[in-house]
Amino acid sequence: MIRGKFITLEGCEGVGKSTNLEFIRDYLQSHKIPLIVTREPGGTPVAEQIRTLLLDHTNEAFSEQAELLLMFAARSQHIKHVIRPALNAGKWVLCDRFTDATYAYQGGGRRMDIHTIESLEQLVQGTLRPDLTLLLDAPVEIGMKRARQRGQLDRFELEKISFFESVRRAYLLQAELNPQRIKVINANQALADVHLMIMEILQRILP
Ligand code: Z5A
Repeated sequence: MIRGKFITLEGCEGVGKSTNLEFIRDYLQSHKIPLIVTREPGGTPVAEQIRTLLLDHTNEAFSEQAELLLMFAARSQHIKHVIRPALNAGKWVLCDRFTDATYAYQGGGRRMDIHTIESLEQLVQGTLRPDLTLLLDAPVEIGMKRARQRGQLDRFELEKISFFESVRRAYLLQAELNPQRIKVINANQALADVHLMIMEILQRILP
């Protein structure tokens, strides 16, 4: 059995991950790729409960360590029950956010030690890394404007603009460090043009 491919979608709030996820799903399915679509934090019943905890802004404030550990606790459940079994069964996995989000939000945004994140990545994932990551990038103001139009904001979306500037910088640094895996897509253009760029990249990895 050939292992499936693991594709992740990343970017700051409101850059269009959910919107483009649907496009990618439809595109891959039209090429008869067996696929599951999932998200982080979340993807299993327990991990979804952790997500609810993490995003609820009415909870007591999280310590930075608790937030980081909960992200990886959810990820561990997700990998064990969803991601690895699917890849081993030859399915492709399309995931809305993964560990690059931890480097961006907890590393960049919360300024947590990168070596700690690397150690947890190693502990929880072993050798598992995405085969391809699409990083949707747009000026923070644009994404936040789009996110605000959507309605109620979660615990992360209530952060200051400087937080999201740091998140964006950390994402772009991840892309610089992993140019083979992470492809940066300008999300500050018409959706049809974003789709064209995504298609061009996906075509290169289709069987
Ligand atoms: N988090 C973390 O801290 N550490 C981690 O390790 C992980 C996550 C895994 C939940 O993520 C939070 O968890 C997240 C980081 C943290 N922080 N927040 N917030 P999430 O993915 O669920 O949350 P999100 O970033 O807010 O994603 P979202 O709400 O799904 O936004 P989006 O998917 O990027 O945007 P969208 O809903 O597709 O688009 C927003 C609007 O813009 C919508 O009306 C679209 O129609 C419109 N749009 C999209 N593209 C365009 C273009 N090109 N032109 C015009 N309009 C557009």
